[in-house]
Order: sequence, then C-alpha cells, then structure tokens
Amino acid sequence: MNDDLTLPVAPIEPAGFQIRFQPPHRLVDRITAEADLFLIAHLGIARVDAASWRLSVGGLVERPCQITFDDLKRLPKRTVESFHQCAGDPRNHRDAKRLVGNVVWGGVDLAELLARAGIAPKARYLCAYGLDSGTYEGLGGSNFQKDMPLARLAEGGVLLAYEINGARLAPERGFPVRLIIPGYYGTNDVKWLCRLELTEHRAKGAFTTTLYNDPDDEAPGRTRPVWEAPPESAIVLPAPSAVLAMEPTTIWGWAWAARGVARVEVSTDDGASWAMAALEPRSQWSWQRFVVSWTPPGVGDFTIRARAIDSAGTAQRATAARNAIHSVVISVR
Ligand SMILES: Nc1nc2c(c(=O)[nH]1)N[C@H]1C(S)=C(S)[C@@H](COP(=O)(O)O)O[C@H]1N2
Ligand SMILES: [Mo]
Repeated sequence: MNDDLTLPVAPIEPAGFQIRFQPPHRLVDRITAEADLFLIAHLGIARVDAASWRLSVGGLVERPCQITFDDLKRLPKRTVESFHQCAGDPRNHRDAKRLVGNVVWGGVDLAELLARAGIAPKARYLCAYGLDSGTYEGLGGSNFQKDMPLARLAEGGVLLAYEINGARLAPERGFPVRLIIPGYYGTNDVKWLCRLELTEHRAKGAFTTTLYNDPDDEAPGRTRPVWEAPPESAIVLPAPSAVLAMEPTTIWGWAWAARGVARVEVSTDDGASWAMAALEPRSQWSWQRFVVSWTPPGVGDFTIRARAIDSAGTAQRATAARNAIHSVVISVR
C-alpha cells in the first residue's frame, strides 16, 4: 500500500475470531442456505454504514476513483454460482477442515469496473483491503488484506458482491460489499471492502505472507499462496456412524475444484478398490453432485472414501493436505 495512505476502520462487534459451520452430511442442498453456510472472520465482525461507505480504487490505475454503494448498484448486476470453501488453518496446509458450501453471489464484475479505471501496464496484482483491523494470533495489526494475480480476471466471474442467494449480505458476510473470486479459497474473498489497489508485487501483510502462504511440497524452500482450490470431495450420504442394512444403498456427495471436476471415484473397502461415480457437469464454478450405488458385501464396519480428479488430471490428495480425502465409517448389520 502507498505509505502515505491510511485506511479507514469500521467498528468491530463482536471482536476476535468468529466461526460457525455445518458438517458435510448436513449439506444436502445444491444451493447452501445462507444460515447453513460456514462463517469465518479473523478479527471480528465489521459494522458498516452503506450510505457513508466508499471503495477507493488506486495504485497502478489510470483514473483512481472513489465509489459509493449507489454507484455500484447502478452498474450491471452479474450473478455467479460457486463453491465457497475455507482453506482451513492459515498455517497448517496438512490439515483438512471441509468448511464448504455452494451459493449464488450477485454483484458487479470487477473486470468491468477496472476497465473503467484503466489498468496501468505495469500492474500485476490486485490488493484488496477490508474495513476490519486487529490482530490474529498476534499477527496483522492492520486492515485485513489479500491479493490476487490480475491474470485471474481473464477467466471471468470475479465480483464485487453485494448479494448472496438473492439477498443482501448480512453484516457478518461482509456488508455492504465483498470480493468474490470463484475457484479460489474463501480466504481471498475480502469482506467489508474499503480499498482496491493495483500493484506490481504481491501484498506484504501478514495475511498474504506468514498466513495463507503454504510451503510448496513440489519446490522445497518456496511457498505458494493459498489461491486456487485443488480438487476435493465430501460425502453427504451415508452420514458418519450410520447403520445400514445389507441391501442396495446410495452413496453421494459433492465434488469441486477451481478447474472443475472431471471424475469422482468411491471406495468402500478402505481404499483397496475404487468405483467410478456418476457425476453432474458443473455450472459456472458450482460444486458437482456424485453418486454411486453400493450393496454391502456383508455385515461389519466399512470405511467409505471419495476422491475427485480435476480437469487437469490432478487427483485429490490422500492425506496431509487442505484437500485430503474425506472418509466416513459406517456399519452394516
Ligand atoms: N475482511 C475480511 N475478509 C475475510 C476474512 C476476514 O477475516 N476479514 N476471512 C476470510 C476467510 S479465511 C474466509 S474462509 C472467508 C469466509 O467467508 P464467509 O464467512 O462468508 O463464509 O472470508 C474471508 N474474508
Ligand atoms: Mo478461511
């Protein structure tokens, strides 16, 4: 950020880390109701007055500007259906949390807005700032901040969102306006936006360097920002600890990936063999339903696993990853 710029901060109530979520077996609907969608805030819930809210757009743009909520509402409204997922622990990329949902966001296309401001040739990143400020595990101490490569704009769908599932955002969802980058982990979707800045280099704050910047398992010593979500799946039915009869049953769940899921395989024998599931196509960045039928071969306990493979051929990681395979243990009597 420009050193001569001080960002505004909104009142925070309540303050501190906030979390709520439903486990995967409760996510039975294609569109997750807002009340069932997980919620995360690191520094607390910012309380923002829409009438006095301003979004400043600056840095490497030809025409820096200040945008009001009414200005935004006058621009064409776009909607995007997308999975929405928390990456989990900001500092532990070997742990899978499975906080996920699928919703329809409504708002203004960021590429259209930035075309009006004029992107300077040297700009390579978008830095986005929230109106929430504070510390998380002793880190931060300034406005919540994220960055995104500007190249992502070419794929479309990046929104300055003011609606979720057709309703205006609640304060805890980022009212009045938040960033939505479909296909990226939710941590990049900055709530309570106050500033967009185009830069030549990545953002230097704690939320983009120490936090949400994983060791790169393929290139030791290097890090990789927590941006695109790799392939992942979650089993909805059967629920954990379900008791089934020895008769044909349905196993189903949701699969998602930044690049779209090409196939899902299901194992009922502890990973010894895998059956191809039927899989829906995706719509925009939506999650995709998978289903297989299964007849238990006998009584006893069974571990059911699902693994997603994305359109680039990348498979969901088996263990020790943000997208590690989900397993459900059930018994047949
Ligand atoms: N301003 C701000 N934006 C934020 C956060 C935050 O703490 N402050 N948390 C991020 C994280 S880690 C996640 S997972 C998503 C959660 O969005 P949701 O609560 O609407 O599901 O918001 C992201 N945007
Ligand atoms: Mo998150």
